[in-house]
Amino acid sequence: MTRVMVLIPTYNEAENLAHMVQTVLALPVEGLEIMILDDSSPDGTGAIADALAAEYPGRVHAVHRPRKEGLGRAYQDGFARALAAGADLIAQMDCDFSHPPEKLPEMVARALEPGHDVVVGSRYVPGGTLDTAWGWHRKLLSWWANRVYIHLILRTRVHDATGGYRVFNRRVLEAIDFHWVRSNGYIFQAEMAYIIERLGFTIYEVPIHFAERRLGRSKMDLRIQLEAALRVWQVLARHRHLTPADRLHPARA
Ligand SMILES: Nc1nc2c(ncn2[C@@H]2O[C@H](COP(=O)(O)OP(=O)(O)O)[C@@H](O)[C@H]2O)c(=O)[nH]1
Ligand SMILES: [Mg+2]
Repeated sequence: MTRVMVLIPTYNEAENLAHMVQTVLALPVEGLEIMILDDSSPDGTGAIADALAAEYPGRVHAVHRPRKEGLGRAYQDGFARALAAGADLIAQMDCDFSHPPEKLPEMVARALEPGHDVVVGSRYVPGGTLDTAWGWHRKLLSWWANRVYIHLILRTRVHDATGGYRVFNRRVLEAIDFHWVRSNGYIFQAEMAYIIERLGFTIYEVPIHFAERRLGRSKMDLRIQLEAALRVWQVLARHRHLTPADRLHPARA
């Protein structure tokens, strides 16, 4: 049986976590487990994670990280743990319902098809949509960042390079040295996508509707956006020389 580990990073998601976990567990995906990666949220999310792990032994795992280090570090930790636990597919999704859980079965099925190394839940392929609550300026900024700016600098084929809803075959994560990945937050997703494409892996995109979070707070602001824009150039400089010959081999790793 295929084992699917769904990584859910959390920081102050006490209002969302239990509903999220129950929704994902109810999906028709065989061999699904959840790993919550909580960065010692001050709102008590960690205790909720422990209660869920106790309620669903073997299906829900709670990882407590000592301090808030950002999404990228939490995912790197989760990737290593999921590989060590023997997962065949590793999924990542936000805890705020922006990534529609009901799309996960289709993404998992696509990831198991030959020739699909990674599957991305995409806002920028036909059928993909953004929350109508986003103002036109936010939509334009996101579209421009993904479809123009990052696309032109990194020359990525993926249409949604900053999207955080993904399913990886384990061979992809085994081929990446996590020390290569230096960025955090929004650019972490773009850096991963760029490395994946440089190493010659394929990304298949499934359209999603991206909904704005209803409960809790987003951490996006102008400073984060400007910093992210500059960091795209660092990503280019760091990885432009990578080729498929640079893939790590599991035996060596
Ligand atoms: N472990 C961990 N999770 C985080 C951190 N920052 C954000 N998250 C989680 O990452 C996901 C996306 O964060 P969110 O605030 O919704 O970002 P936005 O939608 O881009 O504004 C959510 O599940 C957050 O709880 C962090 O520093 N550590
Ligand atoms: Mg969000």
